[in-house]
Amino acid sequence: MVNPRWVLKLISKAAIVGVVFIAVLYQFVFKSIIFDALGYGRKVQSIKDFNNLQCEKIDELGLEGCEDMWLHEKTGYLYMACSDSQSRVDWLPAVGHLNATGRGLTDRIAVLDTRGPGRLASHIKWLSIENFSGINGDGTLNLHGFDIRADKHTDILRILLINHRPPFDPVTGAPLDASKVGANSTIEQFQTKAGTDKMRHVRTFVNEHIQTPNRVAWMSEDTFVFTNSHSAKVGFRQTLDPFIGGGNVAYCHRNRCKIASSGINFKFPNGLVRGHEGLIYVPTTIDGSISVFTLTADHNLQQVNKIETGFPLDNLSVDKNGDIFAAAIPQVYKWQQSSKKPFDVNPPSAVLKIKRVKKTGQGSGRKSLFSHDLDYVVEKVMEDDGSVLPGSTIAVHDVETGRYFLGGAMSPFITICEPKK
Ligand SMILES: *[C@@H]1O[C@H](CO)[C@@H](O)[C@H](O)[C@H]1NC(C)=O
Ligand SMILES: *[C@@H]1O[C@H](CO)[C@@H](O)[C@H](O)[C@H]1NC(C)=O
Ligand SMILES: *[C@@H]1O[C@H](CO)[C@@H](O)[C@H](O)[C@H]1NC(C)=O
Ligand SMILES: CC(=O)N[C@H]1CO[C@H](CO)[C@@H](O)[C@@H]1O
Repeated sequence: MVNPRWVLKLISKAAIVGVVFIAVLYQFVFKSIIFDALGYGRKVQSIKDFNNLQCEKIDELGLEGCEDMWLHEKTGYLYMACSDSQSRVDWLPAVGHLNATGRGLTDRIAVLDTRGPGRLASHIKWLSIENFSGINGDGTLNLHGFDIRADKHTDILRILLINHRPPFDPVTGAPLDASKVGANSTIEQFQTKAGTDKMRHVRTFVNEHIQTPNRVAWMSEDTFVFTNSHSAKVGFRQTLDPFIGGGNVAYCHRNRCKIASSGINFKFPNGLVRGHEGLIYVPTTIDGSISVFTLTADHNLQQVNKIETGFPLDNLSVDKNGDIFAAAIPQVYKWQQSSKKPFDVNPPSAVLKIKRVKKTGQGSGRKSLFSHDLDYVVEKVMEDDGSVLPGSTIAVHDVETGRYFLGGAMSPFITICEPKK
């Protein structure tokens, strides 16, 4: 996220250098950050304008701070990484909340049987954890993005999740100041079966390239990619990320990881996904675009397309048809207010649908920069000023029922929208 205070700090620093420099900076850097990225002055539609949809807030199940979601197409089980909204104010390393004392001790994966009969509340399960020691044996996780790979032939689900552990001195075991050294983020592999209420820990991935992990995506049974949202865990260079870029995409084969995006300049790469065709879609929060990549034989990203959406973007999801859904933040500055006061401010949200279409004949329209036979159409499927939708960081679509499930990293509730009958 761009912190408005940094903008002001940088403007005041720039003032020393001179007025001309500021004018140039304003034109090329701050203007786009203030209007496009932070969303000051952007007009937000109301959910009432989307009268094909009926949305309901679900705030009774303890589904708080559900930052990320994944739908098991076969069964309709919706997996969610939840926390409690208040703890995210102290501990959400991705946005610089680094007070480890206040970190959530109850982060869990919730499973909602979305196709079961009757009231949803009766269909919620919380996965208990087996064989995971957590921090000094407390069994805790600090959740963020995750991905699940469904086994083709069985109900086995392989979970990869980002775990923002608090840092400890490896020698003395004493807690370290996270605001100085950052979180000790790891990627954890768990295994579960659709319909059960347990998940078993398989392994922890610790690697020098796992720095500021945001979301992870399985590529195959034993390989995955993930985004590092920033250039470093903490520090001055990191505060410059929104302006000059920072962050990367890394590739891991089991415990061996490498940066897969050398030479590519990202600005807050975020909730990436693997599309059904195997391409990797990386949204960036600051400039509102989704970059599309293939993974080369030597595991480097090669860009094949870029989708401009005009909205600051969060996390992506893919539905059964292969359509991609993006949670967008029309007014980031309000999202930032909510990240300090999740129960008082509920920021606007939008959901964009990105449909893949075959490229129409050559020569029609402008020449594409990238050689690939896919093109994309972006459509806004809903937008809300914050009255019904959570400040969504994830939107998941169920093709079978037409429903949308929305969750937010800071939000004290989730929302379910369904087509009006
Ligand atoms: C850190 O979190 C603890 C527990 O929520 C709180 O008491 C303390 O005031 C917080 N410290 C800062 C610097 O915000
Ligand atoms: C859990 O760990 C224990 C001891 O470390 C081991 O004996 C047991 O087989 C493990 N259980 C599973 C389900 O992996
Ligand atoms: C980070 O976590 C790993 C896995 O538990 C541990 O081995 C390592 O010592 C931790 N490092 C810090 C700085 O906390
Ligand atoms: C799971 C995931 O990638 N979460 C990101 C979604 O968007 C929020 C808001 O930008 C980020 O903070 C998360 O890192």
